[in-house]
Amino acid sequence: MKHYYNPMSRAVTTHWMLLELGVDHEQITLDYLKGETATPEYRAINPMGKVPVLVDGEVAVTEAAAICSYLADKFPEKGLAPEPGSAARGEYYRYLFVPGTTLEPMFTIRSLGVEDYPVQSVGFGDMDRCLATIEAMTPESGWALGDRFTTADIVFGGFLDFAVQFGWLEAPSAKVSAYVRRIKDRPAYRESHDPSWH
Ligand SMILES: N[C@@H](CCC(=O)N[C@@H](CS)C(=O)NCC(=O)O)C(=O)O
Repeated sequence: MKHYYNPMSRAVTTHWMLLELGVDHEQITLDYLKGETATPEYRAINPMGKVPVLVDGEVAVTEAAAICSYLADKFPEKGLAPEPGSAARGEYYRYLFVPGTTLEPMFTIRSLGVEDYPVQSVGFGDMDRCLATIEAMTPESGWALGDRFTTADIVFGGFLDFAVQFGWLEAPSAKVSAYVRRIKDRPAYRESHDPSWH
């Protein structure tokens, strides 16, 4: 498997996932600031010209959450995803989809200073509802799905870590801060993230 990566990008999340799984991969670092993701060859792999991308044989998987989900299912023996069709799997999907489809767009438009928009039409609603969702989905103890650490924690917990790091989440609650702390204590997190994040 080839993992197209940059250490200062969302690809740290997929790198973390690969390390949690302990699977061999070829790491290909691309410097997007130098145009290395803008080449015709790379755009043929990912028309978005972004990292991360995972190429596994014939398939190119883009989008950090999709890559993590794909890897969790490819290595079921590692136990990082609940059984397909189980109730836990339904909950798991929420954790995989909410960050990218709902929370990140809300934080992005807030950081761009956009205030006037049709709250009930846009998928992310408003900041109060997003913050209430974060609070409700953050576990009091342990991990998103209970005692067992899963890919839900890499995608959702990893997103909360970014949100705190970049100041999107200005006043994280004690519960969110403690969860992010648990995330950051994982050896694979520490190996995949710049030491200044620890
Ligand atoms: N929705 C994508 C976003 C990926 C993304 O925005 N990557 C940035 C770095 S964090 C990038 O590759 N930027 C280079 C560019 O846009 O040219 C994902 O979750 O994987």
